[in-house]
Amino acid sequence: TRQDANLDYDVVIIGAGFAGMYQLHTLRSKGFRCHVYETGDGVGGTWYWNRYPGARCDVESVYYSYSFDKDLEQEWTWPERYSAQPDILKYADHVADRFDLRKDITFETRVDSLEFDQAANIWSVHTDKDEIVQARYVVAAIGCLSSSQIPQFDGMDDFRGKIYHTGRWPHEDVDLDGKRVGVVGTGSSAIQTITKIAPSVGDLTVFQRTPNFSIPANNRPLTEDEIAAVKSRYPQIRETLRRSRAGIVPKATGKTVGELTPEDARKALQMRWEDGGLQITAAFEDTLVNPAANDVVAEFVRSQIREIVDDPHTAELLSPKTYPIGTKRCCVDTGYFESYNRDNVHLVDLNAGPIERFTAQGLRAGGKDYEFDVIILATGFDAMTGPLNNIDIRGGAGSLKEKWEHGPRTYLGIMSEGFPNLFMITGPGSPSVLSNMIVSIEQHVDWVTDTIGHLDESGMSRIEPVKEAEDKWVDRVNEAASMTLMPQANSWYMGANIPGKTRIFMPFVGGVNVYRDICDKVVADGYDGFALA
Ligand code: NA7
Repeated sequence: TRQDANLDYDVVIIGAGFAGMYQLHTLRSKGFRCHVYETGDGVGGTWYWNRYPGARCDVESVYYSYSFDKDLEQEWTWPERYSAQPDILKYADHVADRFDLRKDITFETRVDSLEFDQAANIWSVHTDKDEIVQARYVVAAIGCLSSSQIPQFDGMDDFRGKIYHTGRWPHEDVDLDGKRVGVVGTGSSAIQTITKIAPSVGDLTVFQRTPNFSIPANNRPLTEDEIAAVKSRYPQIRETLRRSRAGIVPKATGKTVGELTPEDARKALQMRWEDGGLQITAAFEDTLVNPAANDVVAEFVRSQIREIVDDPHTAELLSPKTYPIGTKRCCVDTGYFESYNRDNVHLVDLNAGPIERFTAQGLRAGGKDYEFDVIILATGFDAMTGPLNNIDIRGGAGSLKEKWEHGPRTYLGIMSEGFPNLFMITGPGSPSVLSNMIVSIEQHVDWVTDTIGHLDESGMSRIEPVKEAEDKWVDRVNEAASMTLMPQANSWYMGANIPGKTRIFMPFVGGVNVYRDICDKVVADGYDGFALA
């Protein structure tokens, strides 16, 4: 490894979530001098911040875990099929200890801006502690869902109770027992929160703008036999994940809806509904491309909602009808729809009248006043581009935020032209959020580590995408999306949840397997589409 003694570091990594931790580990193992800056006071990223009640991963834990170290894989035992946030955070802490990562992480420090010296090929990294360090490379491992979206309702300051955003949940215990609680939103975070707190709060009012499809998790403790079976086959399982579309072991029929009788199609869905989790949209090959096939799946889920929810009017309100299933991220729950059969849980349809303002006692929606002790904003994130745009990134000619004003432009979701030596882990244009994040993270991190290693070995010090290659990739990401139903929903994939954000489908829908092959081929072809110097 070439080291420039005048510089503080070879590589600065931003973020100590699952991406940043693994990036630090791999680069350090190869002898690079690295340092991580992390806003929180601990590792874990998403699992550090999202401490709201009921927070849980909806990818199975034996898949949602690192594969890079065989001993780690064998010694760690997941308690549940879908582990809860505290267990995932424990795992992140364990990894940080086991690989002695903390010594190279500065906590409670946010990177405010990055500035590239085009002549020297050096990034200056400015932190909110007024520190400036210089490095040859920067890796933004800042997550796709880390910039909370807090809608600005009139009168928010007037409210005398407490307001919490799920993605910025306080670290101290929040006592909601017996309280009057309002929840704004019905996405994944809301669905988990509502289900968890409904039995213990006094009164719970849910403000819904768009209902979501949610599938039971069928969560349960893993048995010793199950754990042993997974551990004995981990190498094969990991290879299956890497070669799969979404980084999970697929349970697909391999058929289109039309190839099955209606009865067999229904059975296939029933089986996946009972087995639990996100598999239901992968049951048929054409769910996400053929509206008629999609409606078979959507109508199946709606029929389940009608069966679970006692009050027919509430069941109708909870049944998504305005977008195809799977085009907004499906949710995974443990008794969500059942919550509405409780006397203390109320659903307010914001389509009948939006939230007008917050008041001293609560909020006013559709001309009606509601009183609360606590209002929970489960209103989501400025996804994918938000975290990058929160940093003032200057490549020399201009800022990344300016360049991305009309939507993100990247090559492979890894780099952006005009910003040499700046890598993004699971950036816009990569499959990331459409996959098991850890599978995508490991692939991206390995690619970045190999690339920096290659540059050093070749005596080079700079890499940047070629504009034509980037333009072609942006087109390819758009074309791939346009061949599916995905752009039809007002989803955070489309940037549609943020007022004023450009509407463009951000992740690459082609699949992690296809994407991995593309990245490998780019390297095999001598970093095709990149300019190296
Ligand atoms: P989501 O999925 O973006 O959900 C946010 C929810 O908040 C959604 O129901 C929104 O309704 C609602 N929302 C947002 N702004 C408002 C306003 N101003 N008024 C009323 N309702 C509002 O975020 P989550 O945190 O639940 O999940 C994010 C991802 O994390 C999830 O997809 C998984 O991948 C894990 P809308 O649908 O926009 O009408």
